[in-house]
Amino acid sequence: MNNDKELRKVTLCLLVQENKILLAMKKRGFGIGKWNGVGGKVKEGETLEEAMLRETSEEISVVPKEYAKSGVIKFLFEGKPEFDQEMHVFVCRKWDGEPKESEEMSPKWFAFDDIPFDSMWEDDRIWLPNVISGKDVDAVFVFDGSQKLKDYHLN
Ligand code: 6U4
Repeated sequence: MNNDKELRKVTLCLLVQENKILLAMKKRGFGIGKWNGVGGKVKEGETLEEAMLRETSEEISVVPKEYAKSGVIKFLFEGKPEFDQEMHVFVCRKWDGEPKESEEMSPKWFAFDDIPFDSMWEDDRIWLPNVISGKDVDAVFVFDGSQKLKDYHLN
């Protein structure tokens, strides 16, 4: 598992309230048709936090107010190095605004015991339960050419 190369940075923001998590259906581009947290690529000159705030506001019209970094996950795609990315995960417990649909994402609340893992990236069922229970994640996931999970390592 080549774990050393400099990867494109992306963010993921998970809104959590009581026993519910906000996921959003990706309507276009990478990960289309999957429920996911909210996020995207970090732009040049932006900090991780600035990117997370911008993406959350662009994609679901919410401004995070109280949030914490919950770790980092590397995704490697065999035969598709242009997809490789390093995802910085934030959990947000207070925000301004009501989650609203955009051209990119359609948000929905899910109870912790009703998370739609079958319609999510395969890695999510491995790390997401830990993160919503307050633990940090530090992991590497390797996908094959058809975006099936092939290997992983939790640090
Ligand atoms: P564009 O379409 O260029 O505006 P942008 O919103 O900047 O896109 P995009 O859609 O490429 O970025 O971001 C990918 C999002 O998907 C990031 O939030 C990270 C997330 N992601 C990628 N692989 C994932 C995986 N295996 N599991 C997961 N989230 C993943 O839970």
